[in-house]
Amino acid sequence: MPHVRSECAACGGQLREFLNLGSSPLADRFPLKPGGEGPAYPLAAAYCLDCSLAQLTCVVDDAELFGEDYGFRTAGSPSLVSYYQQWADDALKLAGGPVPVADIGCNDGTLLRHFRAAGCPVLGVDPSVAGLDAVAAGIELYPQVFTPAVAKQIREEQGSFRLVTAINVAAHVQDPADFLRAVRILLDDEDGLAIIEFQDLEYLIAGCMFDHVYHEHRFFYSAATFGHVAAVAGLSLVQYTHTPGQGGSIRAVLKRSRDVMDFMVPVSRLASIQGLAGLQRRAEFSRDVLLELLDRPGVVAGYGATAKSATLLNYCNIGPDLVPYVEDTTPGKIGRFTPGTHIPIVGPGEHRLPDIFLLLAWNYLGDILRRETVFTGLGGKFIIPGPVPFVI
Ligand code: JHZ
Ligand code: ZN
Repeated sequence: MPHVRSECAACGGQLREFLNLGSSPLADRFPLKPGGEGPAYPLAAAYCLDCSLAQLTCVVDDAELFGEDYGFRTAGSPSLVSYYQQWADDALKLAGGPVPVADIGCNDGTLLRHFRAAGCPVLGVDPSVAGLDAVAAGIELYPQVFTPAVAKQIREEQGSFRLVTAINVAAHVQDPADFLRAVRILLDDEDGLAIIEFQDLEYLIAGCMFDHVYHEHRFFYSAATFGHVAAVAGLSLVQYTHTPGQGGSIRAVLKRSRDVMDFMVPVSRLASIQGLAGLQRRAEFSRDVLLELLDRPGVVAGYGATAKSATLLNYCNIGPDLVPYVEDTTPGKIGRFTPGTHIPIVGPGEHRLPDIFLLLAWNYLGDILRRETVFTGLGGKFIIPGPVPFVI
């Protein structure tokens, strides 16, 4: 059963709620039959008045979140496979060539396959069923939640690593400082680099990307709050860059710290209690505009049964009456239903083209427009959900 956080997970400080989206079922569980997704749980986020860390207040256990029905596979998105290729190339430039890599939250091993192809010895850690796809690809896997105890075990059995990577994992952990302590344990004492990418809270606020809020995302970091947790865990943030991942992410490069932090993180411009205060109203406004846009003649289909779409569709109460089907490229999602809203998920091209697509994978807008020229050439339109829904 989920538990409700009454104090900050990082410092024990007082929490103030800034966003309440009602309740929603788990976002990455796509039932075979409507109703098979399990219960809906409260979905609300709060901000720590002491250390500023933004976090979910209803915490679902790892075993339930990442259980047998966990539906996300990195390789399911063509755009993500190429993003990870570039990511691996960039990481190896920083590391100075092929080095041993451990990827935390490796999912189906997409990133590690790129590293392996570049000549790196690789190892994955992932507690979800998606890790079995990595094993099938011949990748050595620790199928556990990554904790300091697991990191010690890996270091004893495998030695230290020159490169530790984690993409979109820091948001999913139980305890951010413990997660980064575990990363520190794996890192080579002298030359070890950790490269960790996470969605940037400042972009979430600016772009009103409230659909990033779902139960897997227990923490929402800015560069400042992430740098702070890293310092607590004995890591220095030596560099960070903004990336387009998930609509705006931060790619942080960390090393084991000596005594002082090598790098001062600027204070967030938007990720403050004042910045967050308007999000609730903006989400409500966005929902109302989206529902007005959907109230039109013609067939509207969903594009991408993303995890994010569970929040958007449930919060806006959009079901098969408004959106009769959603297309998705992930084989394991096809033939299933969206959680809570029970819209059938179909493979690309399985249905006649709709008049308009509701772009649920809006973070790949550029790629999708470049690919869907047949649809747009025939006059097909897209509804883009944010920051205020619009049609192109
Ligand atoms: P994408 C995932 O969220 C899951 P999601 C996870 N919970 C997480 O934290 C974030 O990533 C960071 C489909 N798609 O990458 C394939 C198309 O159908 O935005 C996938 O089902 N056609 C771990 O799910 C889904 O979108 C396309 O052209 O919100 C992936 O969506 C493309 C590009 C994607 O992540
Ligand atoms: Zn705190």
